[in-house]
Amino acid sequence: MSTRITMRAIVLILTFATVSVWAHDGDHAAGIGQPGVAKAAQRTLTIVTTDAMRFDPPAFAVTAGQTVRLHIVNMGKLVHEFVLGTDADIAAHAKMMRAMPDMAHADASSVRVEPGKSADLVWKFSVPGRFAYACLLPGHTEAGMHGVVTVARAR
Ligand SMILES: [Cu+2]
Repeated sequence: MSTRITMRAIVLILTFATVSVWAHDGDHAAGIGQPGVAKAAQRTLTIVTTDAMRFDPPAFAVTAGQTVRLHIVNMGKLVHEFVLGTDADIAAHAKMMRAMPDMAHADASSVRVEPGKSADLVWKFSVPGRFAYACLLPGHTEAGMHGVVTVARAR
């Protein structure tokens, strides 16, 4: 009997793990472009994260079709992250993060940066519009850790 209960618990855990991996591996930023290749990057943009819960710069602009190397430098003593997406992507992702704060990021549209370190996210912006970036660690977005990326139509 206890074996049966244990088996049921294992099945439940596996089901939950599979669902959360599936949910989080989805490309959160599919509506704004796709992961880029570093050697194809036409420009590098440095974005600093601070413990004042800000991104510097708080906004940047690119042109559709550009592959950009986003060089994220964490000047703080806390871990921060850079998550790129549409406002809807970010909101959905934030909700997930509140439910599972320790969840590791596995998608190409976000990067987590340890204190004093830097990390790159290479992205090919292909859709014109106004999009967002944020740090979704609990409390960070709410404290102001979000920014705006404007993607101009290519001429
Ligand atoms: Cu943060």
